[in-house]
Parts: sequence; C-alpha cells; structure tokens
Amino acid sequence: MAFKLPDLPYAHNALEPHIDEKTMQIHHGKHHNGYTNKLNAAIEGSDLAGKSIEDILAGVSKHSGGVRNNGGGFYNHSLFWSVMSPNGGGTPSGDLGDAINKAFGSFDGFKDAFSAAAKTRFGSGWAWLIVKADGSLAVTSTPNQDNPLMDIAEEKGTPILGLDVWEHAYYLNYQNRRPDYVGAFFNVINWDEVSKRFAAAK
Ligand code: MN3
Repeated sequence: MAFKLPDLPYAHNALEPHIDEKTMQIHHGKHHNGYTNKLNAAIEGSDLAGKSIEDILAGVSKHSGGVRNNGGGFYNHSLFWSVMSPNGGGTPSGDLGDAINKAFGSFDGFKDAFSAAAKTRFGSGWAWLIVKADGSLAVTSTPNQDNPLMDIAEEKGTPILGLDVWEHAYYLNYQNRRPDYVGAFFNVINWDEVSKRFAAAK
C-alpha cells in the first residue's frame, strides 16, 4: 500500500494573509506531492513497503538517503498542514496549556523558545514542539527533512507542532524575512489539533 498525499484540510487561500495561496498551491501540490512520490519509489519492492511511516522513520539510520529525505518530507508536511487552521491562533488551554506553562514558564516563554529555534535553524529545516519519553515538552529543531521521530535525531520525541522554515515555505510572500513568517505562523496554529496530538503522545 503506497503512501498517499493527504488533502489539505482547508482551501489554498484559507490561511491568507499569513500564508499566501500561491505558496500553499506549490508547497502542497508540488513539494509535498514530490516527497510522497519519491518515498513510494524508494520503498517499492523493499521490506519497508507496508510499514507505517513512524516505523520507517524510527529506523531511518538503516535506510537510504532517499528514504530519510522523502520519508521525512512526507511525514513533516502531513503534520504541518494539520496543525494550521484559518480559525487558529490564540493560546492553548487545558492540559497542553498547563504543560507549556510548566516547561517554558508561560506561553510567551514557549513562543520565544519556538521562534528562536525557527529563526536560528541555519539553511533549511524545521522547528518542533515535542513530547519527550518522560511526557514533558521541549522545543527543538532539525535540518533538512529530518524530524524528532528519527533514530538519528539529536533530541528525540513525538512532534506535536512543527514549522517548516525551508525558503519554499515563505519566500514568495516574505522573501528573506523569515522572522516575519515565523511571527505570522502563530496566527494560524490549530491548538485544538496540537492538544489532540499531545494527549495521544503522553
Ligand atoms: Mn516544505
């Protein structure tokens, strides 16, 4: 069973003005689609065909660069679309809000840590909010299409929020102004979805 490009859960223009329609069309229809097709090609006929993407990523050090890059690209973007919403923004409440306050002192403490991770990731990569093995939260970042599920990750955990800081994610609208894109992302974060992922990961 091959991996399938997930549909966007909203229209391409739904996240405007924070993320523009053209970027979403290319990002989902070209980039994410490309990772999906290349992942399928990389695992076709191998013992990875039929495994879950999480299982593949957990043992990625044993696989080819194509599996690492495209498996990461497939997983990361699938998560990314789901943690954004045109009705997003604000602050998380409930268990997730409490866990963020415990880990970072306050929501602003979290926002500062996550923004710093996104802005200082050199070149292409991702910023993450992860649930560690002990159930606590941490902010981390990874290069390229790596992610914290991979056995090669410096800091491992279950990602519940991710921000793509590859230039293809923001260049049309923000050019070199990555910090503006990172700031705008907070207006579209789908905290209901992040809370669900937190509950499932604990
Ligand atoms: Mn991308």
